[in-house]
Amino acid sequence: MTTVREAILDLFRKHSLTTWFGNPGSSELALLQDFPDDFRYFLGLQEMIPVGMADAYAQVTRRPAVVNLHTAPGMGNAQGQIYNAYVNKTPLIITAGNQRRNMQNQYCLLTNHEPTTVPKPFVKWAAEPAIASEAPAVLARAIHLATTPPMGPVFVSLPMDDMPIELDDTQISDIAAVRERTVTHATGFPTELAQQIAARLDAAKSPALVVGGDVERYDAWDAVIELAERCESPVFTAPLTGWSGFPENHRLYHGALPPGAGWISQILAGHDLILAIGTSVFRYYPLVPGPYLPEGASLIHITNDPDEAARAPIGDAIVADIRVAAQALSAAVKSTQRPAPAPRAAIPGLVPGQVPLKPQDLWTAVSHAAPADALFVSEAGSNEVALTNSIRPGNPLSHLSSAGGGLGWGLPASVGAQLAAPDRPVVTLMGDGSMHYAITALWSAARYKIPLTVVVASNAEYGVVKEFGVWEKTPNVPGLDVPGLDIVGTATSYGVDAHEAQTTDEVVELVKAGIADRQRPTLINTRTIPVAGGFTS
Ligand SMILES: Cc1ncc(C[n+]2csc(CCOP(=O)(O)OP(=O)(O)O)c2C)c(N)n1
Ligand SMILES: [Mg+2]
Repeated sequence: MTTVREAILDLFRKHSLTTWFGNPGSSELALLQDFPDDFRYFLGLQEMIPVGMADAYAQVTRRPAVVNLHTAPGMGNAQGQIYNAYVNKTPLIITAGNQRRNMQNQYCLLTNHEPTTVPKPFVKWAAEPAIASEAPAVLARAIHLATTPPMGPVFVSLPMDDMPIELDDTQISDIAAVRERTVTHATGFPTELAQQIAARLDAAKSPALVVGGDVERYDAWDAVIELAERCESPVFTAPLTGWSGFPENHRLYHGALPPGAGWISQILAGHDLILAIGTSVFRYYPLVPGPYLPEGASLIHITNDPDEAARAPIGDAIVADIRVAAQALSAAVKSTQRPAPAPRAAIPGLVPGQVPLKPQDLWTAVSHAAPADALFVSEAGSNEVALTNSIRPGNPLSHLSSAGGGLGWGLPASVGAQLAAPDRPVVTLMGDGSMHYAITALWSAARYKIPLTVVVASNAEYGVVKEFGVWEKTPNVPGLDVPGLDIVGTATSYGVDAHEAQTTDEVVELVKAGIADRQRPTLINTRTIPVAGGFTS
């Protein structure tokens, strides 16, 4: 005798999806009852937390992750984080319970009468099985859709009375067939196309590469390094794409491009061919007037996302597998005689200082304390430029941020990242405002003994929003100061080993000690100076 619930668990087991993140209510009990010993469940105290944990867990393991949420209001709470997962292109299988089918018509408590509408438009697909016995097949379809490029979250609503229903023999054998199916995304890159692009790269006086998070998500890291080295071209990270896509300590690396068209065309001035790979073109933020590209430059865009290809305002796009494309191009380009590009400015020196610290001094201190295999997760508002100047990891999957930019992602994501990479130190780089959107992730970190190290830059304001206010000429906006947050007290109350650092030396010492402690999470709060004014670039 097999129930729908058992068939669902078997399906997840078959796909090695036995680590679940969730927040339960009565509509989820029927699925979660007698939770199997070979499964793990990580609780978040509000729905944003499990989605954020699962997002980074999936990105760091490069595998899909499962999230089980509460019906309608829980889905509503989760929506900001589902948006992040969607922009991050993270393959999440999100499920939620729903009221019994025979009570939904009365809108009884727990009813989500439009379950597939709620997570839209931020999922690739949403469904509720038309009949209980279809639940495993619907979930199988969801798993395959989530993991086919471009990847992304999917949602399946599971009415609670479906779970105990017993399947007949035909249904059981149909489900077994679905469970065993595989879907393979096979890709190639036409030699002729590789030769055409290589000829343009060879002929360019000064090509530049712009890489994005998909280079790391789709395992194209080595291929892109080889391509950059063969072209001897500088490499920039596209704005707001999540991972940096290139070793940040590589001699060809030139940092992240700022999210404005005019800024980008200025920085890329002098380059006649731009090859953008594993990114959209580009995720601009404020309107920064200027051409999209420097004068005389053209752009070739390689993406696995047809919509990214279609919506770009410039360039000729090729929809292809990122890794296979990069490999084909490096095989096709000639070895170049171009001189090496000028190196990027050096990491700022470590200057002794005391609070309030300049952001640059704080992040340089953190970079001195963290070992080479650290995995940084950042959500730090106005600090982002300073921290990427000071912290330059060289390994793949080492600097993760949210492409979506919906705050409340950083803390849960760093919990998920540390779970996914238990042997690496995860160091979370947070703004004091950002950390409060999903502050209860600290409880999950303490509860599950996740040994991450959180560094908070406390300027008592939404600094980056003030910077935008200057740029947009919108003075006197209320609600941009956040004084009186007791970050050490709050973290301590959740069970985190929390400290206040007063000097750069203390930052170094406390970050080292936090990383060395593999038993529990550590938080280091530091007062930093408020932002001075507008953007410089
Ligand atoms: C869910 C959500 N709400 C609001 C915002 C708008 N927002 C962007 S950055 C920011 C402030 C970040 O402040 P903090 O983390 O303290 O960093 P700071 O800029 O002060 O260094 C806000 C409120 C957002 N991005 N996401
Ligand atoms: Mg702040």
